[in-house]
Amino acid sequence: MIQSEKMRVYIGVGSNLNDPVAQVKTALAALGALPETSSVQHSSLYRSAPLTLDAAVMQPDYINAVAALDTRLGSIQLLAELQALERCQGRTRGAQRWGARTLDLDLLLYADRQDKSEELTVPHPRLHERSFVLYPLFEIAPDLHVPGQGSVRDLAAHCRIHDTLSCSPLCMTSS
Ligand code: A4P
Ligand code: MG
Repeated sequence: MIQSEKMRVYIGVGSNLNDPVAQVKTALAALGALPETSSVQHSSLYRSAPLTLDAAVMQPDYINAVAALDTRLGSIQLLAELQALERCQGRTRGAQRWGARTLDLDLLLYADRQDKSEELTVPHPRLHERSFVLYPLFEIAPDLHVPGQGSVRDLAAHCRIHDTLSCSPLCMTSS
């Protein structure tokens, strides 16, 4: 559904396979070219240790970033566009949850909406506890309010220590 008014949305971008820096830069450009959408800003690129469900399974480090967009796409339509971009960049879904991937695009926030369905939960359910999301989000929107959670500033200051230690900025990119 195309809406008459543009909504501000935030997208989490992550990659840890097949040249992750290039994957993230390609994805940031592609996000700005989505239909009915304009790019507002994106963060620097951040390197972080992989958060996995099975510590025995080794994975490469991740490169993460966050993009702010203004879009007339509805949330479900936007999610479908994000999944199409993932496929374009070689994303495959194996049996392992949180397995290594060429590209993961998470819809972190859709305006100030709170929605929960099988297909889509916004705000993203794990946004508030992850430094690899909160640090880049803090860089571009420190005073943003995350519905049901609080300000990005507070969440970034209090996110889990394990995560905090592993996440550092890699390089600045123009936004
Ligand atoms: N889905 C529901 N809500 C959303 C949303 N807000 N945004 C559904 C995107 N998708 C959403 O996602 C599984 C399903 O979630 C989709 O079918 C969609 O309808 P997926 O991309 O197929 O699988 P996933 O990403 O492996 O699953 P999950 O549980 O969403 O993982 P996360 O939370 O995305 O975490 N470590 C570091 N350092 N950096 C990372 O970026 N990322 C992950 C994945 C794990 N460890 C990481 C990182
Ligand atoms: Mg995901």
